[in-house]
Amino acid sequence: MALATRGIPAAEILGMLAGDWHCGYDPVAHRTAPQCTPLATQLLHAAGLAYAEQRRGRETVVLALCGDGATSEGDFHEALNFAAVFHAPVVFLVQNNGFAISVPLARQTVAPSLAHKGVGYGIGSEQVDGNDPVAMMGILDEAVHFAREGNGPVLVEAHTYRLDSHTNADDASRYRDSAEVEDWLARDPIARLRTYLRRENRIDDDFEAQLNAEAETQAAALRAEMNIERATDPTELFRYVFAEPTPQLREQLADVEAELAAESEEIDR
Ligand SMILES: Cc1ncc(C[n+]2csc(CCOP(=O)(O)OP(=O)(O)O)c2C)c(N)n1
Repeated sequence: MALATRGIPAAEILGMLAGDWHCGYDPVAHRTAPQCTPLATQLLHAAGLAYAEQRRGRETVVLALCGDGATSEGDFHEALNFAAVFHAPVVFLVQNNGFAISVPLARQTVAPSLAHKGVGYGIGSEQVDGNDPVAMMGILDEAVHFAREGNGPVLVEAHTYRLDSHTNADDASRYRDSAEVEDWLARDPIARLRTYLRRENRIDDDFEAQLNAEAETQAAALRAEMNIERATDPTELFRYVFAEPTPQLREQLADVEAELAAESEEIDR
């Protein structure tokens, strides 16, 4: 969802999960770093990028997201410390959904809150109801403004809940009570936003019907797009890691190119 709000097409976002491309989208064109599988490494990238942008005199503010589980990683702590010491303009958004796969927050930390971890590094830190979209917009606007004014990083802990299992390889019913899920379902942010907009007379039945029809059309187009078998280029492996590839990498690239050329000759014959 965070990637979609950057205007990145859904098929490109899902490209990595489909195994089609390393990142799926163009990080430079979208000014959005590639997704990181190792937890919390993105926070160090964010701190470094924000510091570099600051040194270049640019007004960039970096938004870096992580989960509650990621706050137990060493990289989280190093990123916070680095960003704080160098006044790097980073907004750290911690989505506290209560679980790191099957590990509940209480088994992850005894800190009074995850925002306290930011305070420990001298970072202005806030807690917010993560299921309240209006509160989220408000606090993030403020945080970006604060960081852009040169006041250093901000940490926002958003309280939310993971309604489903972590993935389809996980079965949440093995480690949590369904009553807890019911309770959080009643606080669904989409339902809350809908109630709010209805009450303010900003949306009506016609608008909702049109929105649902548009969503169905988009979903059908996305399904069709994801079923297209994409050609991949194995030499891309060498293209994006170093600005100047090492002699060893150049040699390996030449080997791969020779192998691919031999393969295509074979196919032609
Ligand atoms: C360094 C590292 N260790 C373990 C994993 C395996 N892993 C993937 S997701 C996950 C839980 C993440 O929990 P959290 O940070 O709370 O984020 P959530 O997925 O709940 O948003 C773990 C342990 C990983 N990807 N990287």
